Amino acid sequence: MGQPLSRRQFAVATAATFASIGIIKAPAKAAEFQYKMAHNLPVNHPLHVRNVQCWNAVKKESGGRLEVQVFPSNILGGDTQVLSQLRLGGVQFFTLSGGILTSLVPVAAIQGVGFAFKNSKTTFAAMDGDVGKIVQKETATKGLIAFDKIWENGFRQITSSTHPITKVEDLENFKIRTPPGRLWIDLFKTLGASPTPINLAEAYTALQTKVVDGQENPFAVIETTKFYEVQKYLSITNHMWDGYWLLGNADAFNALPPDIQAIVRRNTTKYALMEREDVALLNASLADKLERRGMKVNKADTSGFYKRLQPFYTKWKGEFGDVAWSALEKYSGKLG
Ligand code: X2X
Repeated sequence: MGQPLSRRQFAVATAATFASIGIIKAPAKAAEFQYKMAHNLPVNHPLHVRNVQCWNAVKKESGGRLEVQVFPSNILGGDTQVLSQLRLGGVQFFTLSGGILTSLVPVAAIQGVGFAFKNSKTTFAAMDGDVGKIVQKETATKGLIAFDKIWENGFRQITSSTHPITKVEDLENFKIRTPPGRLWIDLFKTLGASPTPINLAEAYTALQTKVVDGQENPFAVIETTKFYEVQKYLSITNHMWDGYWLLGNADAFNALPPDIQAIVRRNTTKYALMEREDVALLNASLADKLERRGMKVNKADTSGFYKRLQPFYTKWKGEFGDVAWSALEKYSGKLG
């Protein structure tokens, strides 16, 4: 080794080296609009993958004028916290389950009514149709935009560290984590369980430390969050469907020129549809993989769940009102 280089000599030497191999470029021009997008899922979930692609496309098509940085895994805070940041404008885009958005937009929880949807086709017909429209309209009155084409989370299944759920009696006093949403809590109370609302950001630790014995989520979330490391049983219940509205802060969105707004609308629709396909494939194929990871998978008999939910349907019909409830029943058939 020779004499150490002074800082200036080092800088000159380094610049010369990089210049000679063509690495030094003109510094990138900062985007005119620099926004943040947050969500709660790990980076290997399709919702993250498709958002990154979506916002890259937006950047490209806007000629670099709008740059949106995607923050996964609750990096910016748990869901309830990020919802406040979104309203204040510190975060401009956020995907959030209607079941949690309900704290601000009560009718948004309607997507999660127990056993309402038979399959993905009727679910998306409802959410892209009259049910979704009602939620979007209500969301717009709160300074937020719920963009077209809700993103897929999926039908939810119950996991447990103590015992498999084979029938409704197995839920008696079962300590289960649910997302923070009133309908979730009421659904599981009605089924006899003992639910605790916890943001996804704290759910793994709550399961690991046995604050709760179980949780419920679609296969793709159980896999990507690694809940299988701290849960033994996976019981297929399909007790409710869940999806994520891509929300935007209305002031931030309206500050964009109309051509960029159109680019955002077009791409968020396009990539949401791709994400739906990705998650459908994953949810359909993960039971085997989770078994190989050591989980015991069983199919629950949910006929007793439905019977027990009768007062739940009466109550939530009242909560959502006749207009929203008949919109739902148009797709679900008569409930309760
Ligand atoms: O928090 C959850 O359980 C999750 C990931 O499903 C939602 O975002 C509602």
